[in-house]
Amino acid sequence: MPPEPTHDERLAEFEARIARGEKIEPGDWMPDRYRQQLIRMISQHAHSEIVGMLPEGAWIGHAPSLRRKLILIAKVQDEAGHGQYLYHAAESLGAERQDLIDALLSGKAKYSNIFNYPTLTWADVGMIGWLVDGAAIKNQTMLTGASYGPYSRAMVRICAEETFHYKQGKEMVSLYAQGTPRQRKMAQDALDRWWWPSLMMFGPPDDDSPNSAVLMRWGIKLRSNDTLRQEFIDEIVPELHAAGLRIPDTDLRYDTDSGHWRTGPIDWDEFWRVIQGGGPMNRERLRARREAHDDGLWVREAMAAYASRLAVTSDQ
Ligand code: FAQ
Repeated sequence: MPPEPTHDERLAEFEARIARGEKIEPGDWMPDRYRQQLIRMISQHAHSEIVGMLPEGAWIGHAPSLRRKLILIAKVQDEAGHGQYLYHAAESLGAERQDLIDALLSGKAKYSNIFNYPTLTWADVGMIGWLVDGAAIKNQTMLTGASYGPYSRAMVRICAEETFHYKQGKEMVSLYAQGTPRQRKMAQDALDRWWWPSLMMFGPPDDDSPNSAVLMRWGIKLRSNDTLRQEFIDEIVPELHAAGLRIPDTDLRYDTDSGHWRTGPIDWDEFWRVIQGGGPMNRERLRARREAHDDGLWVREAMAAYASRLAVTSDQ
């Protein structure tokens, strides 16, 4: 019998598979650090989708037309589905769903900075679709190429759905930006409040990103935080200008030498404060999640009872 491969041999084979563009699947050998990093990132992503239902969900009862209401209900429901795929992907790495949920509800787990800001007007719903889904698509299109199979496949479906979200947001805000003075003001005010937090969604600058090196080494992240942020800025700035909106950055300029739009400095103190629980809506978001979790207890109990009944009858 050939000798068991050593850890170094396994690692070399694992890295060779990634270099060949093969996907790593749940039962395959993987370094513990790869598994832990994926659980961290995928679970934060899942929590973001679930908490991300709240800012827009609050407007379902106030939608200005039946059409807008149907679109918004479908969008919020999609985010719930994304959370489900992602929790499953984390479970395929050995994580327990209950532990992940407990970490979210106790405030221990992180989720995207962006969902700790309030949705003050209806235009915020459209701006989330345009900017937040737009930023999410930019990041997650990269992740369709991630080395872990279940995560990359979840991203393909999620990106397809996020593209609808982005389009409806852009359509809505563009309409208001060309509408009555009140609508124009509402659209501009939404951009003023969501612009900077959307740029922060891509994570801290590359020099302050402790996880990037290992994620890039093992083909989970294929491009850096700053690279994706710059790609997003280059795409979204002309779109916002074309809609007649003013970007709230007096330093914003087009650099003809590099062909990139350059923004003024991002307030990274605000970012760290928000992701450590000090944003305007962190407490409210967790309160709402805990309440929803408690209210859903009877559903979980009913499903568990149904499943055990099925198990008994299939034994007979
Ligand atoms: N928010 O070392 P890095 C959506 C944390 S989905 C909060 O650079 P990494 C859909 C980071 O966790 C939006 N925390 O981290 C939707 C780390 O802390 P830790 C979510 C952040 O992992 C739309 C520390 O800072 N998308 O919007 C953020 O290499 C509309 C150092 O950072 C994903 O999760 C942040 N923005 O890069 C839903 C995509 N950025 O864990 C509803 C997958 C960083 O060491 C409505 N995730 N941190 O304590 C990723 O691509 C990456 O994890 C990054 C961060 C890019 C988010």
